[in-house]
Amino acid sequence: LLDISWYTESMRAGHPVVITDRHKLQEQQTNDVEVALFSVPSYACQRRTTLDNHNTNLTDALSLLAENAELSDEDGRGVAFRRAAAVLKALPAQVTSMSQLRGLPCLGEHSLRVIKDVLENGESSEVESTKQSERFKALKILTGIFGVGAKTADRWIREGIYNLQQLRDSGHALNQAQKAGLEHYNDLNQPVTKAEANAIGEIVQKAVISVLPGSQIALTGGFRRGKLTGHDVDFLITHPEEGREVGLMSKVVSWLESQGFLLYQKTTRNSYLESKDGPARPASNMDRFERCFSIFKLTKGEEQGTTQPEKNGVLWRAVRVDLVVSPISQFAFAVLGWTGSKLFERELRRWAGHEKDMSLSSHAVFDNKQNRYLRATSEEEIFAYLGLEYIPPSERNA
Ligand code: DCT
Ligand code: MG
Repeated sequence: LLDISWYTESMRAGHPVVITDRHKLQEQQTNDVEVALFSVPSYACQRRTTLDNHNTNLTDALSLLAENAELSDEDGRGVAFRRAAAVLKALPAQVTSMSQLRGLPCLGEHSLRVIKDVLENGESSEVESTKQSERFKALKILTGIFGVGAKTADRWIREGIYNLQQLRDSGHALNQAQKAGLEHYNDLNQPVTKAEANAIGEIVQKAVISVLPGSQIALTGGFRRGKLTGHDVDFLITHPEEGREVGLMSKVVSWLESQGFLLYQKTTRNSYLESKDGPARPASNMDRFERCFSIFKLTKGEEQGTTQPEKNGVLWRAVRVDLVVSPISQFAFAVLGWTGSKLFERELRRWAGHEKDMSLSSHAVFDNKQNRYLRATSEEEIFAYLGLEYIPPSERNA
């Protein structure tokens, strides 16, 4: 993990060296200029990444380029930028010079060029020109509509549609999700707070208990990792008796609808029961759980425990909420898979496949060497199967 040649060179030159072993920082104090050499393992799931990011200037730049790549159907480049950003998020201190990056994994030529630009000029010219490009701005605006992905946005841009007004004027037929997305555009592009997530959690809790006593819910996604805001609220629902969760989603959705909590919902039925190829091998990274993509109508003031509307008279806001139902036998895998971050999940699956010859999904882990599924009732057990140190949710913010 250590670039020894650089270390000895620095020592010879009389520079103090700060070395991080996996998680601890060893310091050698001298009066000379301080140069730090960081060392981190290469998979994000081997690292502890808190929300305390010392390199936001660099990670914001790389994340924007990642986003631009993802919106431009360049997933490989997107992942490369995400991996580079994640390495910098895990560093215990701010990077101030390129020499501190020696020996770090996942920093490709392109990412290093961007980092150098930011360190030397305070900003990256590529990031700035991307931000100002009409195409990127249009992609952001159009994919900001719930139900609109990169492909649809790209098609519209090629037709000359760059903003919401042009979309409305175009006369394009929108599907139900997109109609709802356009209608609630401003609300859905405003971050959801932890207080709002908690208020929605109470409503969902009431719904599941009402339709099936004993059911349990778990808050997953970014809020479980300790984030203070998110783009949506993610919940997992289960019941301690295997099989009792069958049919639960439609009852929960009906209850929520009858109470007027849903502005939009679309439920996709689960496919794990009918699959013949086994639960750890879904057709894609998408899992097979029964899932409800919804837009909640949250009364303002509800998150503060009162029903007082805000001063401007707005009585409610729209919030994206995802509900997922899992049988209890798969619950630990579902919680792990739905807690994120997206990169942490991706890296867990890559680690399992490349380093352990196992297939990990949100349903199970399959050991290819033993040719069998491994059962787990906790996230800790799953990390142990994978030969990884347990990383709690608050340190999965890669
Ligand atoms: N997830 C994943 N791979 C994806 C999409 C999602 O592994 N392609 C998992 C990880 C996070 C979880 O699902 C919820 O997804 P999001 O809500 O998109 O992520 P988030 O971390 O909760 O982000 P935000 O705070 O913005 O909602
Ligand atoms: Mg989320």
